[in-house]
Amino acid sequence: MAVRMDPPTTTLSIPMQPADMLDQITPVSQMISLSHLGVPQIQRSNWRLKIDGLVERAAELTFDDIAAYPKHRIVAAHQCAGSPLNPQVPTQRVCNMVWSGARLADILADCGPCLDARFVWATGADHGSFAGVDVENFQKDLPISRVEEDVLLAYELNDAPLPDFAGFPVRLFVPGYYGTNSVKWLTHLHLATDRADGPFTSRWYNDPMPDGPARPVWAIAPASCIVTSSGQKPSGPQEVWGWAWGDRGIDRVEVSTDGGTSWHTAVLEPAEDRGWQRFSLEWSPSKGAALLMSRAYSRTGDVQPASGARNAIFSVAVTVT
Ligand SMILES: Nc1nc2c(c(=O)[nH]1)N[C@H]1C(S)=C(S)[C@@H](COP(=O)(O)O)O[C@H]1N2
Ligand SMILES: [Mo]
Repeated sequence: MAVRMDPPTTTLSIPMQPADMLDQITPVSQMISLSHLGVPQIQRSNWRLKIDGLVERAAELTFDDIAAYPKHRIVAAHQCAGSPLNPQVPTQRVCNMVWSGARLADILADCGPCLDARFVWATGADHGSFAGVDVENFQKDLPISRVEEDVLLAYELNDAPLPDFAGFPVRLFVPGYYGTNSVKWLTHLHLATDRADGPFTSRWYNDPMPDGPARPVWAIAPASCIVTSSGQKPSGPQEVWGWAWGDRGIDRVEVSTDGGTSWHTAVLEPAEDRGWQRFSLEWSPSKGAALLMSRAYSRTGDVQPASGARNAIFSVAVTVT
């Protein structure tokens, strides 16, 4: 049964620029949101989740079935990978929220996944067209090896029921992966040996690699942004601060106050769960213009590049008076 779409077109909301990202936990009213095909209108009582493919026991679960599993609560950054039509453009579409729901691992365990299942395909109720391509339903996939970590079937955001636009009544949430993988209005999980072949897993959201096959847009590359904004403070000692995030956390952040000529190691606070991490640097500026930059390193040593990637370095021009 096709679900009614209202609105039936792409919706995008980016209420905050980095200078507005003052809160550790982003209020729901300030979160980023992207729905490629519009927003399907779903009633909790009618909603069902089908689980099939390479499982010993296929299932069809109601909302109450999901809610009966132990509830897990995770603080995690939530970042949009940017437009799939311009995948290398950095966007700073990011927020940090509290996600609660059932662990996908607990639910799959009850379905008896087969050993040859390598991917979980996740399908939403939304349908329509995007960039001139007809889409039966929004569909993504993820490696089944990831499920055990902390993938959720989330039904609460910041400790309240999911808002309509964010996937009511149940969405997938993959902590550490770009937002696009966290399928909203989830209705179907399918276990398979291969990746899903819909437009959002094959045509879009794959980064070409210089040598070898394209890489799916899954794990969040190390990223950071400076919250300190322009021209607010007179000269004198002050703090340059911001947020850093990436899959499996950030190891180190460096800050430059001279447009990238010299870099200083910032103080980096530990993450709560998979949330973004605050960094700060004491700075004694002289009067005049300065260009502030930050760059985050992953635990495996990857660092934000200067340009040409969605996690390229973000900079803020300030004038100290
Ligand atoms: N069903 C469905 N899920 C979806 C999308 C979508 O268009 N349809 N957009 C994805 C993208 S690109 C992002 S960034 C996040 C946004 O989630 P939010 O609107 O809750 O912030 O949802 C993801 N899940
Ligand atoms: Mo996105």
